[in-house]
Amino acid sequence: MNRIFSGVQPTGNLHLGNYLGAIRNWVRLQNDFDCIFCVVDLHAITTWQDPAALRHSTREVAAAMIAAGVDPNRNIIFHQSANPSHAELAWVFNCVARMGWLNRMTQFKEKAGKNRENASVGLFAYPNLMAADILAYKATHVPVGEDQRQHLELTRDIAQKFNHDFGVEFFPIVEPLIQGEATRVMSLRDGSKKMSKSDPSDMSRINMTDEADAIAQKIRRAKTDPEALPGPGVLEGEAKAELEAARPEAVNLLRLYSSLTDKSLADTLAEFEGAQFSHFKQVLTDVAVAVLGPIGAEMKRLTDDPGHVDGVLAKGAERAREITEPILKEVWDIVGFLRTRG
Ligand code: AQP
Repeated sequence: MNRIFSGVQPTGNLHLGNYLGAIRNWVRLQNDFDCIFCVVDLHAITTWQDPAALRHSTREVAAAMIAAGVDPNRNIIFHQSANPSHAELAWVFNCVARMGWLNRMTQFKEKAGKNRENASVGLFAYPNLMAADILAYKATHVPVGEDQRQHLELTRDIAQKFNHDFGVEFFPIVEPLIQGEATRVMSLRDGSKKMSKSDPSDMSRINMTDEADAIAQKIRRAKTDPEALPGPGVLEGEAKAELEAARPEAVNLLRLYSSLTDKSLADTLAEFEGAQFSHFKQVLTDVAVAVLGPIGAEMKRLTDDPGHVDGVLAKGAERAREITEPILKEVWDIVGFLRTRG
């Protein structure tokens, strides 16, 4: 069976973008793939994390996966730092990847911003660790949002260079799985920015643990425009690109509704053609509350019982190590390290 690896950083405030762009897809993929889902705490510390908050978020991300319907018995759910193979293979990849490749990564430029000289080395080398996450399991597919596409290309380049340098056919060339209408959920305050855990404005995102009142308030206050909603005709020809450029916030809310209800954008536009935002926002609120309400409640129940979540993570880590240790041993042989550690 084909194998999937995917991860979420425990950097706080899991939001609707993480749910629709990642976690919900995982629930669907677990039927067709051998799945490994990881709380990527090593990635999280590439930017400063308060240690207590990191511990809390690690459990919360695991709880979100379970609450959303990822079955920890059928799949592996664990946290990255519990399997040393990730960091070990990442070091090998630090020596395979080229500076020029990493210099081209747009996410580093965005995250480091003007303060590039002061960014951590870990933030720069982040894509090498991501390649190790995937290839330590010889995963064949990675479900990624549009924003991670470039990093996945780098994973393919690293696998190819490793295979070529050592004259082996060892690492697979992984394929992206990009799904659904809401692969990129945008901020509720600015349709040009993606919804993000680290956005300082809580009004910019709907958190997975938000209660109904908070969801309603955030959608009510979401930026829109005074015009009525367009019909499905806007999806034809160049009109779609024009609409996205002129009314990005409106398009974002329409896409959110489509994704939450599993309808196509065309069907959503047909349903709301000519409607005012006040009406549409009310319907969107009802749908968002119906989807997120039960998940948020279950997340809270699970995080109130950290012993249970830690038990799931410990069991997952053991199964993760069982897969990666033999693969890492082969890597050591290929690279030329002595096998004296057993
Ligand atoms: N806005 C989004 N729309 C769709 N998918 C999204 N993802 C994140 N934001 C959106 C997807 O969620 C998964 C986990 O992401 P991550 O936690 O590894 O980090 P990120 O992509 O950097 O997410 P954030 O929320 O923006 O976190 P911070 O603020 O900490 O950087 C990925 O599959 C991602 O595509």
